[in-house]
Amino acid sequence: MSLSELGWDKQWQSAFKPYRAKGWVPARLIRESPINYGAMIAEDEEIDAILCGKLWHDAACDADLPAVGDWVAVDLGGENRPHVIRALLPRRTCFLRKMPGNSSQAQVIGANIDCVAVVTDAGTDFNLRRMERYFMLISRSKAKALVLVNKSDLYPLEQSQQAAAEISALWADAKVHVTSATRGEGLKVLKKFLRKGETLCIVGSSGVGKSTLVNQLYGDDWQWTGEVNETTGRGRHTTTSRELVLLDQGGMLIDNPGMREIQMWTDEETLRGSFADIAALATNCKYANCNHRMDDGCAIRAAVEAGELERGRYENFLNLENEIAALKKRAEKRQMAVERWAKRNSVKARNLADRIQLERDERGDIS
Ligand SMILES: Nc1nc2c(ncn2[C@@H]2O[C@H](COP(=O)(O)OP(=O)(O)OP(=O)(O)O)[C@@H](O)[C@H]2O)c(=O)[nH]1
Ligand SMILES: [Mg+2]
Ligand SMILES: [Zn+2]
Repeated sequence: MSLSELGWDKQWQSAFKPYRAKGWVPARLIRESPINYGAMIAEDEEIDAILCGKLWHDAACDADLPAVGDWVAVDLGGENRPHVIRALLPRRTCFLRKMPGNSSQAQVIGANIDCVAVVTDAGTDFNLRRMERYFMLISRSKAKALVLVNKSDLYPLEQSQQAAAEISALWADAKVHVTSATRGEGLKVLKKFLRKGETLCIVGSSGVGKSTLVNQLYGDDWQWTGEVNETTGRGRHTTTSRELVLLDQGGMLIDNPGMREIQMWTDEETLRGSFADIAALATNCKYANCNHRMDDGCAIRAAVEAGELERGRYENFLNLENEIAALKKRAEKRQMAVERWAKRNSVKARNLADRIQLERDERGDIS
């Protein structure tokens, strides 16, 4: 693989010049987590990278921070030194949406994307008012617009076609197509939006078939969809974080979580709720502050060793707990950065700090 397959071209190359001189390398971000980023560099290599403090401090809001799809300059680390993101290249396009709730903060859904595909259906998800809002966001992003009226196998063809016609009537710039992701029907149109180096960002409500579409285009199952998820036992798998995938036939896709899921994994209460058996065992641990890992007299570990609690479930619980702790740390770090920044620019910063607190309250997590 070469960088050009990731969308790298002459224009990016010239924007990158000053960073090349510093010995940094270009990378495209394919994943975000609370603590770091996944990035692709040349030669098909995937790395984990952290953000340098300066980018943290200089960002006035979340949307200024690197996001999936961004091109960045990475200072490659070594044995005991992490790879560090030193600079963010100016975005050509950026699909933003407002954070849920009353917050006025923007959230990056995909950077440097060529096209946004909104997935919907002709039944329960069909909503022209919501589609208008999507169109507003897409037109601001500078990316092209595509709408897929999916699950056509579930409805009479005329119903899907009628829905497509009504959506088309809203905005002439949008290309609208009828598809069935499970049957692989109508997906050929996507080829036009997935030429080498091009990125398609897939959005839409939860359950409309975004991941199923990605899986169809990816070939084999890249991500769980639909069926029961064995680890969490939840009824259906939902995409929990944004991710950019490269297709063998060229082009890239960004799969997104549906609206409902964005909040789920940040919430400690939900974790305890869905692992009620483990939470109950924890009350029998010897120490109240037991970390359920190496501590003496841990009732949870004892249950695993006695074969009463499935190891996979236990490990998943610990992983999720880690994620939440990392997120909390990140929020604290951000708070610190904001406070430092506040000394320089008190009014703006106060607004920002308020907004961050508001978002936290909305998510019901942390602090
Ligand atoms: N009948 C039918 N079912 C579909 C189609 N596309 C997806 N589904 C089903 O709809 C359910 C949800 O699909 P997903 O692909 O996980 O939906 P998603 O949009 O990724 O959902 P989130 O990740 O929660 O945002 C699964 O059971 C799929 O099998 C389709 O074209 N026809
Ligand atoms: Mg999904
Ligand atoms: Zn314990």
